[in-house]
Amino acid sequence: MSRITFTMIKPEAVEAGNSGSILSKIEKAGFRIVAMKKTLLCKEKAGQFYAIHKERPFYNDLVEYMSSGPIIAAILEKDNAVLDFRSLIGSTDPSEAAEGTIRAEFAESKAKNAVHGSDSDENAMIECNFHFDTDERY
Ligand code: IDP
Ligand code: MG
Repeated sequence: MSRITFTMIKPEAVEAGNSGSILSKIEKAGFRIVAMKKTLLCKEKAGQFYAIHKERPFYNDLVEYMSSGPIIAAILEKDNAVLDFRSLIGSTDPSEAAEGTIRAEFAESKAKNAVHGSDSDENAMIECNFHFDTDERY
């Protein structure tokens, strides 16, 4: 699975009309879109997706935010996908994100930071399977 990563364009970026620009940056960086959908996460699903953070002080706000409006979920393919995508999106806090990264350009704040990117091959596989069935991948 090392050629695969998972992303979400988060609610504030979808609402702001930045999905097209973000997807364009992703494709120009050499990622192929394997599967993609616009969807609204209920609180329960958002909570499950971010269960790894449930002891963190920002967890409840994160679940509220990620279920507050539609997201775009996608499976992406490229050599070295997980690490290259983390480089493309930049640091969690946009004030620390390198120039030219998606978060530097589109994130509103550390919480509302425009995009998700998997942090390991193992989590990429878990996250892809959380959102997509095998027959939705092309
Ligand atoms: P990542 O998205 O860069 O991997 P994580 O530490 O996995 O960052 O955190 C998951 C998400 O939780 C972040 O993308 C952001 O939306 C939110 N988050 C992380 N740290 C904070 C914080 O200190 N305050 C508020 N929200 C945070
Ligand atoms: Mg993370």
